[in-house]
This record gives sequence, structure tokens and C-alpha cells, in this order.
Amino acid sequence: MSLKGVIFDVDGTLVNTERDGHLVAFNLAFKDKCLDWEWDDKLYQYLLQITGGKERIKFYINEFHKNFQKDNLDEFIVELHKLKTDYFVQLVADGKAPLRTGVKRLIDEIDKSDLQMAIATTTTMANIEALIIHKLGEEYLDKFSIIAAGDVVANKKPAPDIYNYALEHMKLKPEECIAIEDSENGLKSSLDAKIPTLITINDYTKDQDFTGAKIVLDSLGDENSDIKVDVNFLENLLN
Ligand code: XBP
Ligand code: MG
Repeated sequence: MSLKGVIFDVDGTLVNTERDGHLVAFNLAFKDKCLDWEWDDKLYQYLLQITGGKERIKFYINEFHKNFQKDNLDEFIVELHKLKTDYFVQLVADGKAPLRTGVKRLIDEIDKSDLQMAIATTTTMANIEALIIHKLGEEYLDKFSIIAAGDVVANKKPAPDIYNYALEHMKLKPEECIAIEDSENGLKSSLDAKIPTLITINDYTKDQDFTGAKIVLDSLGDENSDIKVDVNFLENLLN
């Protein structure tokens, strides 16, 4: 089967956004709302089992603040999450959270090839736009066949919905694509959509279970790395 498309996850894959962006933004939003909640690195790693910022806040309240009272909790969470998104976008605009090794190189190489490129992520569209504009350049927004994000599907990762949605728009079969992910939840999502998957781990995900992945790497690599993931490398993974 020949490779026709590459589908990227965003958080933890393109950028270490969880540590450098989302965690910081959640805490800033909590402070703004005068909540005495402060998530540290260890707690955040635990909370990452739940994908989606709104879903993560709800899970945190249910686990750690059972008696937290609000007339309309869901509305409160939506408002708090909007604030968190504003902080995230600002952090990215301020230059926080650099691209991971090899990401721009591979995106540029795919762009010059016949392959389609897409994004399948749990995160909010505003976050992706900020990341692409500030880390790659506004012109990169049009290089993706589809940016599938956040609430466009009913079920977030680890459900396969967001990958199926991306495949539908790309008009490609799962076996013609490779997904690039960083987490067990992401891998479950891509594998349930039947897409062969390459994993690049990060500090939050390095001990997770990646059974079923085509390959697990530290990063996409660069000229000085033992493995440099390029289009050829991805094509060979399918064969
Ligand atoms: C990413 C996430 C997201 C971010 C926050 O998972 O779980 O929830 O943490 O994004 P994946 P929002 O990389 O597997 O897509 O706050 O915008 O929801
Ligand atoms: Mg991820």
C-alpha cells in the first residue's frame, strides 16, 4: 500500500503544549476566577487521562472538589475554559512552547510531496490556529487538507471519531495514511480508526502503553539524530 496522507496530532506531538501551554493557561484561568485550584505537573499528568479541556475540568471537580457548587456547572466550565483558551493563545503569541524537533522539517517535506497533510486533535481550533500562525506562519493554515479539531465530533480521543472525520475529508482509506501521535489516548483513537501510527513520546507520555504502534521514537529527529523521520521513512513504515 502506498502512502497518500499524513495526519498529525497537535498537543504533545507538534509542540509540548500540555506542559508549556495548557497547564499554565488552566492555572491562570483558575486564578482569574478566584478559584484556589492549582494544578502541578504530577496532578496534570494524572488529569491527562481525560482528553479535552472542558472534560478535564469536569473530571477534576468530580474527583477532587465533590462539594463544589454552581447553579449551572456546565456553563461555568464553558466560561472558565474560554478564559483558559484566551490565555493559551496569548502564551503561544508570546513565543512560549516551541515546535518539537523535526516537525517543521517534516511538514515542509510533506508539503513539497504529493502527500496530503491533515490534523486530528482534541484541542480547540483557536489554539491550533495560534500555534500554526505563530510557530509556522499563516500560509501554513492552507497546507492542511483538513484541520479536524475539538468539538466537531461527538466523542473525543480515545474514540476514533476525529480520525474518521479527517479521513472522510481527505477521501483516503486508513491504510493509505500514517498518524503521528504522542499519547496512549491518541494511539487508541488512530488505531481504532485503523490508521498505522508513529509515536513520538514526551515526558508526560513516555511510560504509556504503545502496543500496536508501528514505531515509538523520542522525536521526529533532525540531521544529528539516529533516526530522521522523512517521507521515505514514512513510506517504508507502511510496507
Ligand atoms: C489534547 C488534549 C487537549 C488539551 C487541551 O489531546 O487533551 O484537551 O489538553 O485542549 P490530544 P482544550 O493531543 O490527544 O488531541 O482545552 O482546547 O480542549
Ligand atoms: Mg497529543
